[in-house]
Amino acid sequence: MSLRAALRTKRCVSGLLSQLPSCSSHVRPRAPAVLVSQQRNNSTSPKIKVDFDQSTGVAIMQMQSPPVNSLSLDFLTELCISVEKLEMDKSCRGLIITSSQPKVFSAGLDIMEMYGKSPERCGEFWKAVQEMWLKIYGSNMVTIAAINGSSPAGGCLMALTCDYRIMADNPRYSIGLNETQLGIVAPFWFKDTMTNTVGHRTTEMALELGLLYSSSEALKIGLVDQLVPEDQVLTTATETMTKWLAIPDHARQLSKSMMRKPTIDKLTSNREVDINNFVSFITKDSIQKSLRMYLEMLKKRRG
Ligand code: CO8
Repeated sequence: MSLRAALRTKRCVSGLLSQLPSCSSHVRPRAPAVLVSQQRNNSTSPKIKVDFDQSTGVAIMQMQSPPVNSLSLDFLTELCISVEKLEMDKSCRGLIITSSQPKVFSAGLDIMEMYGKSPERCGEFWKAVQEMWLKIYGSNMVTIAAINGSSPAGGCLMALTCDYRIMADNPRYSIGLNETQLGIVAPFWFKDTMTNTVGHRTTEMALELGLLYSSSEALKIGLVDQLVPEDQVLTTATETMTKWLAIPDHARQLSKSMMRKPTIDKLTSNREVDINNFVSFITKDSIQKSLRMYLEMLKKRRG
């Protein structure tokens, strides 16, 4: 079964689960037995590696898609399946997301998914981006981003969807929503996620100028919560997770839902419109030209 077909199957499971009490009712849906037995094993897939420690209830998800963990449709599909499996396992209470690639957490959306593609394919891709955000931002688990490298645009969004962000203290690493530098515009739910984290004025300037912040600047504006030496990012994430997990799940989950639900509802009630907006924007000749120039710039910078 292809990954995308697999995700469609999982979406059916989600559809069934959505008829059960939601997280706000304190009850976490139980996974069907077959899924539970699958998730008892640590899973390794080409782009995402999950190590789930039953004794602590914490899963570490490593993004391992060279060279820069760019978020392609296949990558997002794998990631969503992995998160959903963990979400459905009652014994998994915490998720740490990190990168196995040197120097890069994630380069954001795979630009090749937005360049020269059919409207249908762009729509499918955007739906997967939405899915990733909905799954992590609305997760019942404690989610911590262990940012061990640069994290522009969609990579920053992924980190922002987590409950807490720990970044490597390295001035060469940057993070931010730099979309305008590519000639594209961050959609409202990227903007909302950043506003919820760093406030309106900082987000306004960051988005208009497409700012990428060094790790220390990111700490200063609250885009990340903590800086630690590079070799301590994962251990600090694990220690922080223990503190978060000491809070009773139901109280923490309800508080999280209270803070995030209005933002989540805004997208869930506008998903189709948002997909259509993305497709008509990204397939414009002028936007395609901007993306081509940006890709050329990336190649030149390397050369
Ligand atoms: N997508 C596809 N390929 C990429 C991407 C990407 N996002 N980023 C880098 N690559 C490619 C490079 O072109 C290069 O390819 P090649 O080996 O063929 O030359 C390879 O990955 C390695 O890249 P670098 O040599 O640049 O690697 P470094 O380790 O030096 O730097 C960085 C890593 C810092 C991540 C750097 O690659 C970088 O800055 N990349 C661009 C990041 C970026 O601007 N991403 C924005 C993507 S758009 C997005 O996420 C949100 C869009 C919202 C859309 C809204 C529309 C309505």
